[in-house]
Amino acid sequence: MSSFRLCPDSGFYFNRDAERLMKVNAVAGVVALLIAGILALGVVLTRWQEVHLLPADMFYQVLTAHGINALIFWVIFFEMAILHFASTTLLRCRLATPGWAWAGFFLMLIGAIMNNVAVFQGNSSVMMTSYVPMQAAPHFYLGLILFAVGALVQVFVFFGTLVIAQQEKTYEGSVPLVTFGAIVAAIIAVFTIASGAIILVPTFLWSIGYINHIDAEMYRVIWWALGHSSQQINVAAHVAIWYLIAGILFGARPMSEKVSRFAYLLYIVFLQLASAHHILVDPGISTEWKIFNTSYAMYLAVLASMIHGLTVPGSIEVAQRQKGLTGGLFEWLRKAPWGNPVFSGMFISLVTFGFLGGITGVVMGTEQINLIIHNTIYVPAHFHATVVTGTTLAFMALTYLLIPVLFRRQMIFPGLARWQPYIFGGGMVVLILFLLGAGTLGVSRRHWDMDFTGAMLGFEYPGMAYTLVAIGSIGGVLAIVGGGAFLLITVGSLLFGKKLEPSAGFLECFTGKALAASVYNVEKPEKLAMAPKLKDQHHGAAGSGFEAPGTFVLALLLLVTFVVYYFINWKYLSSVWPMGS
Ligand code: HEM
Ligand SMILES: [Cu+2]
Repeated sequence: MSSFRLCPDSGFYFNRDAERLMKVNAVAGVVALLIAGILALGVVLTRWQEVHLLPADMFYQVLTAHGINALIFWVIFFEMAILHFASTTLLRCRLATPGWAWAGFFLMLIGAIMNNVAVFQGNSSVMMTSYVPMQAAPHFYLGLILFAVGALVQVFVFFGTLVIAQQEKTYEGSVPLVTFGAIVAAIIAVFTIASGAIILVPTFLWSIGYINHIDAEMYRVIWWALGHSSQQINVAAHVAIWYLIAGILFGARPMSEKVSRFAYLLYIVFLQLASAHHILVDPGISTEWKIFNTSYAMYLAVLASMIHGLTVPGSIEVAQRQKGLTGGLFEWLRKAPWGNPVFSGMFISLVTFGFLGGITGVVMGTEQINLIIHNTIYVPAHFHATVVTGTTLAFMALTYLLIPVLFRRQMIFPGLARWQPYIFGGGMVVLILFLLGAGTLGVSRRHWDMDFTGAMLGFEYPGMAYTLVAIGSIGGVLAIVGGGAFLLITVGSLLFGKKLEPSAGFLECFTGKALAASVYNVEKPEKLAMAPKLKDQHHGAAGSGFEAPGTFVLALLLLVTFVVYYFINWKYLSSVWPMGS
């Protein structure tokens, strides 16, 4: 029976079972993003002190649901779709055990719903991190556990698919780089989920009264093995998408496959250790351990992201130059398809992740200067640069690509789609920059009332802090508008976009109705051939010095920005602690 179709636009082979799973996982993720986005409005409009929309208890409830729906449910559902894509589509292989994959998906779905129900019932406003001794309702933890088990099942189906691809020899040589990135993400996912089980299962038992004590320090250490490594999954996944999009849009090839793969491996080896940056002020943990992890191990993982951040635009530059866009340093970039949201989303993701997420991440991860901003609103500002403009925007860019390729629909509102990455990314950048500023002035994160009304010990922030939070919040509202535009375009296109193939419908994929045979007419895809060797193997041999001078200049700019900002923070530290003269 034919179970593959060949996408006429992209040349991708889609396997019928895998395709359905990609669709349901992606759609479930988008629904979680919708919920998170609506809640984000409550969060920013409350933090904006002049508006101060929600009462305190509701603010913490909404913030808990915002964090979990966005960072856990949206991102991980979408990553499951990416895993199925990176295995079955990129390797032209059938899906191992579709039944198990569906079981995993439903476990995740039940878990996500259960957790949301717990939060909205009102006794589980414990924030995404659910630090003990705060206690949530038992089904809060149970929901997360089911979600994690479901994700683990789908990850194992991914590994199973890799084995089948290898046994059935669906590809030549080694797996493509994008699949390699997905494998790295999946390996980290196993570690992450194991850590999650180690800490959340006892916490669940504690919530139903079977265990009477969970050590708060231990909880934080193990929770961050989950919380931090899962960010590494996100990075590995969105970097894979950068490579994928660069390859599809420009025919770009990584400047060195070996170096890129090596950089991926650094993630596995080192970034788990950097979990330490979250517990830098926990008194129960030794200073040596903190310094080793944050001041040594962290840089090796940062190095990995810098390699990817350099090689992706570098490979685009090389590809563009080969097409004749050789003028000056930046003609290749100026003449890139800025009106195509697949490109603009991906490129904004890359730049904001590097400049905003990367630089602030190193500052936060440095034991000494971390103390200036620890637990301030600087922290969410930093990670909105990594998981929102970085990961989420990359996923959005990929979605624009998948609407025609996977869902076989024409995009509605293409004019709006052109602008969407700029509205979303631009609004978010305003939010990030201004909240970074507010955090440097000491404004707390997860804090309902900047005025400390009625507090026994009053405290007054400088007036500037209020202004910064207000402007940041306006940026946040703009980003929510941009996020709404994304949802409108994608969901609208799936429901109402012109069908590109008469039988390839969105709703059909849920009822299990077989798509017409005319679509699935490939029994066994052609074997994936090894990519031909790059023409020019001698880097810089042409005498020009650099293959990618524009990218080199961008990298220097990043370095200079970093050094200046890093220096400012150290200088500032000396005035916060009156050590300077
Ligand atoms: C478009 C809209 C968004 C806006 C305006 C927004 C705004 C905010 C703000 C202001 C906070 C900090 C509140 C505080 O600490 O007092 C926050 C927290 C958070 N946001 Fe967002 N956000 C958005 C989207 C996202 C997305 C897409 C993700 C994840 C992929 C995300 C993940 C989180 C997480 C994990 C927290 C921390 C919750 C906690 O402290 O437990 N946000 N958001
Ligand atoms: Cu971290």
